[in-house]
Amino acid sequence: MLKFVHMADIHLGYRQYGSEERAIDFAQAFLRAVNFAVERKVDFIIIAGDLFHKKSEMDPVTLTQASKVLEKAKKAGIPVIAVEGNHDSTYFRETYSWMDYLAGHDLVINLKPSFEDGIVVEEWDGQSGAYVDIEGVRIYGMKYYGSMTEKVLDEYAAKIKKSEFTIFTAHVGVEGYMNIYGCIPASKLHKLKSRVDYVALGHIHKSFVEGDFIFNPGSIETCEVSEYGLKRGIFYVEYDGELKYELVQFKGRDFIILSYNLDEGLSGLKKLLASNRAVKPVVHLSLTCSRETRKSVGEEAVREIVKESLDPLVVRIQWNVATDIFRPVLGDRENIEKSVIEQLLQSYSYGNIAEEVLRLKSIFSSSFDIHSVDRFIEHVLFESRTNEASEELEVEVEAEKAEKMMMKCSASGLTSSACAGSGDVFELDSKAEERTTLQDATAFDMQKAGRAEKTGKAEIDEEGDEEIWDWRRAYDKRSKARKR
Ligand SMILES: [Mn+2]
Repeated sequence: MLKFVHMADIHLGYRQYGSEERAIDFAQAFLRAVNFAVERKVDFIIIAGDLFHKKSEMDPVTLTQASKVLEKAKKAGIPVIAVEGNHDSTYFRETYSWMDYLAGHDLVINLKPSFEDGIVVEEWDGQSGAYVDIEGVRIYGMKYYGSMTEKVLDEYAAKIKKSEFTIFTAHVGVEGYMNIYGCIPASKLHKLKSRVDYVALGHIHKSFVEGDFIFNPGSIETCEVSEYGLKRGIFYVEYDGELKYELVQFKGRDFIILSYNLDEGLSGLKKLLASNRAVKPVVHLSLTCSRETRKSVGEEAVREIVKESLDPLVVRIQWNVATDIFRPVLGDRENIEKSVIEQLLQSYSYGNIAEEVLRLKSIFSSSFDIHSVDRFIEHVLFESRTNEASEELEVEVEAEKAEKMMMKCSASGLTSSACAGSGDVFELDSKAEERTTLQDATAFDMQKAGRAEKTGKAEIDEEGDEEIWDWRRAYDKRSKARKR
């Protein structure tokens, strides 16, 4: 019987909200997913893109997280088949990607077609190729091609041949599930039905299945607050003449998302917060109030209350301050502006950051003139790199910059030496780890004890048994390096 696991959108290295802990959460989720595959003794694992969060930039901690987890699969004799997502790849520009780097270290099989007077779909030769045969199963892979997706897919489809069991994996969205860039009509994929048994997708951060044929598992940790609560996980698939599948969902970081009318007083807010229970959650609090209330209640006071009630990892507060008689007019203006900003930001695949921009505007426009607010926001979005509110966008902008730099480097032959350099860092890392094992074990035990004492729940004990020391160590190290 054929068994495999299909996952996507891992986003390793995402320091969400500027939090190192969140980056650890993403690695932890990846470890959990691969451990599951190892326990089930699957024949192979598919990663349908966005293993990493940043395109070209890489740091040693993130690379270690990827390598360590992939090594677990390798040790268990489970091949990992991957394609590059929009966060991993450099579109059409064929530079050496971090997925290629992992393939070069025998940790993944990175499938993508090549192009010479049209598309070339060749077998994986240990270094490159578009398909691979594993125990009678043929797996074709296609990386993210953005606006070129439909064109590339049409050409690719013509080269696909039916095997005993055939999988087509790609980092592409299907229209109608989420309003993001890089989606195509489902009909384009349904056309593959006569030659393909399983379409393994990634890109859209929520799970869906179309006709027991097209499968998308969604992200394995919460990349954006809007994803929290969506059905997401990894697919565990069995085939024995008949296809059986299951979406396996893991509990990731808790998010608490609340709205409150602050005109009703701080004690009511306290009550509302106390009615929620979670372990070190990310808290998103949306507060509505009059201008008078906003003036009399400082954000610090609200933060204090949240901290006391929930012991949160991150607190994000959104203020919706009533603007009295101008409201209907501003409401229209807001909607128009929002759609303009959304369209603008869509090209970064972060359309919904428009909410954040408008929130900023509403906060500042109460005390500054509207044009200076516009200029400020423009500056924050497209020039400044330090503002927390533009963090998600910043990642994209930085990635674009880094990509351009990579292009320059590869043109002057610098890329390979830069990559070799990173490899050395990793080597050093693994040696350092051997030396600090004892220390780490102690730190881990202490941490475990601390957690158990705090909550005393079976649910938490389960989490305590996971090997998280690896990421803690990496985290501690990075903190030191950053202080300098
Ligand atoms: Mn993604």
